[in-house]
Amino acid sequence: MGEGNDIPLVGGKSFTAVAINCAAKAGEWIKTKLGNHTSLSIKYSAQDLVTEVDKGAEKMIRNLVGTHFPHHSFLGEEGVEPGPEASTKALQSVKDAEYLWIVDPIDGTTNFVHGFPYFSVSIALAHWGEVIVGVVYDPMRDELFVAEKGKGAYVRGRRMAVSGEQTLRDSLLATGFPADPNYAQPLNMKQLQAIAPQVRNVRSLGSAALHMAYVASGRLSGFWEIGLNSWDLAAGALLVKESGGAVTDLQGNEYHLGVRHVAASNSHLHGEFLQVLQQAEAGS
Ligand code: 2AM
Ligand code: CA
Repeated sequence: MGEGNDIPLVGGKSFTAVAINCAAKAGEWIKTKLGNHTSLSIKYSAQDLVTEVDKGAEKMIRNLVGTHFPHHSFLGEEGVEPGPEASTKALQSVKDAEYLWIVDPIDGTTNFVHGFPYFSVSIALAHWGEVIVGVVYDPMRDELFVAEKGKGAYVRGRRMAVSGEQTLRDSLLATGFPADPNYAQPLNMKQLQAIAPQVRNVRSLGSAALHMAYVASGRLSGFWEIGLNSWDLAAGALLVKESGGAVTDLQGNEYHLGVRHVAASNSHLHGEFLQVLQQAEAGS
């Protein structure tokens, strides 16, 4: 992490230790609030939800990070105006910071609101725009996924590795169904229609960060989604890369913080995966 193998220490805590601590604390609190949230608001669209628990968890994480690293920059979903333009602008304004924390306090808010037990806390730290720490925490299963750049990725303290399927035919994929009815939704349907007959099956659990963690841990062979934000993907992208997988945009360009349309896989079937997605797009 950082230059050489030095673990940067501020106030006695490494970046990764702080990220883990934040995710665990926020996750435990979020879990106690499942079924108990009191305020539900609509953000950008009827599908874009926020509760007081999202806001409270983000505040908790922001305060904890700020205590240890007061000079670091912070980008959290709930601190940004809703919608893709505001997200892109917010990222643009901080992406070149020396240290930037990128946080989604609840990835899978719709699930949280409905009591469907798949959601996560996603925390990444980028150094000059490159993710160096990624933590995704699933409080319902008490599963903590952690990656450090160049040092591998771990779940429950065990090293993770992507799955071994070599072809789409043998793969289990996941996608996220987008909310945007004009562009993303119809394209996602075309892609699904093209992919579904070629794979073992497709899942959609409702948390992009958890889908990425599942690709990293070999539970899914691949995942794609259109129209995500930096906070949905930053931590998960490092998990997948450090587990030996591939993360690109749908054209095959390497993942960077600005990627909104993502394909992640065990890397073996990435070429075939992108080809089917691109063919679906060309035909739409
Ligand atoms: P969220 O729960 O943090 O909003 C599910 O398909 C994924 O898409 C989740 O990671 C979810 O993150 C994200 N998502 C949900 N609604 C969205 C919206 N309106 N725009 C962009 N991303 C959204
Ligand atoms: Ca969220």
